[in-house]
Amino acid sequence: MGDDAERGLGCQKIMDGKESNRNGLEKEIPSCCLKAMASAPELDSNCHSTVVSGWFSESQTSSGKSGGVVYFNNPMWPGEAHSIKVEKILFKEKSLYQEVLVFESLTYGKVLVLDGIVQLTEKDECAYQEMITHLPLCSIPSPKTVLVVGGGDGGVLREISRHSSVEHIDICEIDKMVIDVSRKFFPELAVGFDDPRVHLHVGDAIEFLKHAPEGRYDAVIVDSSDPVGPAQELVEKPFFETISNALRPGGVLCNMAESMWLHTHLIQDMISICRVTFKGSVHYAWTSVPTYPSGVIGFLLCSTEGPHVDFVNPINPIEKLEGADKHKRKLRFYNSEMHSAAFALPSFLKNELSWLGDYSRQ
Ligand code: JA2
Repeated sequence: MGDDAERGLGCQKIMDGKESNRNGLEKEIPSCCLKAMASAPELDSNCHSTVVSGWFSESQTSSGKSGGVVYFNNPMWPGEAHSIKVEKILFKEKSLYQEVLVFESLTYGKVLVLDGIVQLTEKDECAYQEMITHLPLCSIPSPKTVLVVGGGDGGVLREISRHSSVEHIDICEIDKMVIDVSRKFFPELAVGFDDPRVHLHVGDAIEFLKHAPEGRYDAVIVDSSDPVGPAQELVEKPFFETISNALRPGGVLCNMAESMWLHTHLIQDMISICRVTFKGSVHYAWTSVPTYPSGVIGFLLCSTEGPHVDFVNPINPIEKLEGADKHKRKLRFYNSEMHSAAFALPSFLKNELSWLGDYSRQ
């Protein structure tokens, strides 16, 4: 996928009409652009309740009153739906927990969808996986033990493995089908599972954390689905308390924390719970992921009482870690400038969080 992803970015420039050579002539058009320009024909294999006329629309499908399927009714983002052109559906099956769908898209590569919600695309997964991993791991010196909650695609594991200081990685993913599907369709992410430091636990993270020794981890990364349905408990106080107990003093949590455009109440709730639970720093950061609702996603970074953690100015910068930039594949999104910039908040969000007092407690 490496070349494809890079071609994808170049492809966008050409399609936007911004890429031309010195003669003003367009460069040779990559095949992915030609496919896009030719407005691909409908395929028989485009048959799924979220795919209408060859377009997948992010939604949670459910049966309407008349028995038909209702689209665009996701309670997390009412009144909007982002659509992605489908080339071919590659996999659709119900696991014990959710419906798992993989399709080849016209412009984002392969896409993984769980219960109608986009979890990753080959083109933009780098932004999410690199930021959710290196924001916490570059904020502490020499991380050694890390727990990943969820993240069954393996992308966060791939990113953790850039840190040679890490000795032990536990991952607790509830749905084995997500892991199997990633191994089959997303080898560039599932490669994360091949690192011998990785210990896979298929099961409920809340149960797993209850049995984790106190102070076991330097960092916990919660790479969960949206908090509707089974992931609801992952934004509630008892879950944050068990994480806090499992972290060493001055250990860090990075939690997927939704969009500032759509979920300010949820972000406020998570920050206020975490300010009580984590006695060190609590910060909100965000980044751009075009295929997530509203095109951005946030992260909540928290540290436990102990050695001070300055999240904004990374103490363990990736540029100083030998081989990190090129381990398995080059970093595509994250660098220390992106790290610090991720904590700058627009004024509307600062205002909406201001009732929490100094939410960005240092
Ligand atoms: N992607 C995942 C995951 C857990 C398992 C497999 C893939 C994510 N968590 C992030 C989802 C963000 C959704 C934003 N609407």
